Amino acid sequence: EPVPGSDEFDDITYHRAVDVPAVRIAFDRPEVRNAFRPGTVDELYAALDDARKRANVGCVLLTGNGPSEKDGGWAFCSGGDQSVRGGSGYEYRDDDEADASDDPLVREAKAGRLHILEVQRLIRFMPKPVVAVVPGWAVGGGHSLHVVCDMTLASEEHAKFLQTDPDVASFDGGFGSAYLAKQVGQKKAREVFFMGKTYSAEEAVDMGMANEAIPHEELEDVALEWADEMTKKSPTAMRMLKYAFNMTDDGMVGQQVFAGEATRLAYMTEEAQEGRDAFLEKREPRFRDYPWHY
Ligand code: 1HA
Repeated sequence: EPVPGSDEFDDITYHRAVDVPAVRIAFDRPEVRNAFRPGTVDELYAALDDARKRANVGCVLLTGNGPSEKDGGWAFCSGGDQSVRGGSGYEYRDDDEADASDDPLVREAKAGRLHILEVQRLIRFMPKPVVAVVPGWAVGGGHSLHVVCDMTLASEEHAKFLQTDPDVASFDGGFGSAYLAKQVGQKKAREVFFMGKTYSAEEAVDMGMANEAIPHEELEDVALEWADEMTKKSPTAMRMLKYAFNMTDDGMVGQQVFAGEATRLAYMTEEAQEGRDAFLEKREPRFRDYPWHY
């Protein structure tokens, strides 16, 4: 079912599954292999943030609609839309009207954006699994998006993984490369970026950057089954696990995110409530009533 308000979106679609507490967010520009322009990124961020905040959503499936009406091609995402790439990033608009506008926000819209990186961080830090469901091309910044997702399911027939960054003088020196190297090893990650070879779903699975190759016809059903399975598990355990997996690579930010969840758990204890109550009742806390566990 479309999530209420999602009809406002032009470049993505946003649905809630009927029987599973999961959402499906999809790039919806199949005629350009689901390339993202700044407006696409804004919508994607808004949908992901909405999914992050919903207590009754336990899993996000991120995918690309298709096939293209032009040539029948499938895509997850082909990265930044090169037709709106300007001098400092991807531009909302680049026209004389914007230049002449009295509104600084309209003039500002010309400034280049690289805010897909904010989407990457949102995926990385949201307390629920995000699964990349790859029905076709995952290229450039689209490849990096699948890399940052918690898991990747790929169409056996149509998924193709390709890093073109250095072909178009771009480079994701963050999650897209460093985290890829954690997944597939340093030598292979350098091959992906330096050679620009195209890999099939099966090769992506063998390399360790995708979880399963699935017959195209079954891809969405299997993705829903995975979402169903994951959302039957303990939300607290899943959150702690995602942040635990992240923590060793995320430095103090990883510690901060994990520790936030530890604080939430601690707040649930009587001991913590005694601390609050003592303050509110203007008395010494009776912490001696609580054991020093080992
Ligand atoms: O690296 C970053 C960033 C790094 C740090 C911070 C921010 C970042 C933000 C973004 C990025 C990047 O994403 S850089 C990498 C940008 N993407 C690419 O270089 C991929 C360009 N596309 C391709 O290499 C190929 O089109 C393809 C392998 C995805 C598909 O090839 P195929 O199946 O042969 O189709 P093709 O005919 O090439 O494409 C179909 C249509 O889609 C074409 O338009 P048409 O001729 O029909 O009018 C094609 O121009 C369009 N298209 C495909 N990809 C893009 C695109 N149009 C704009 N931008 C695209 N990315």
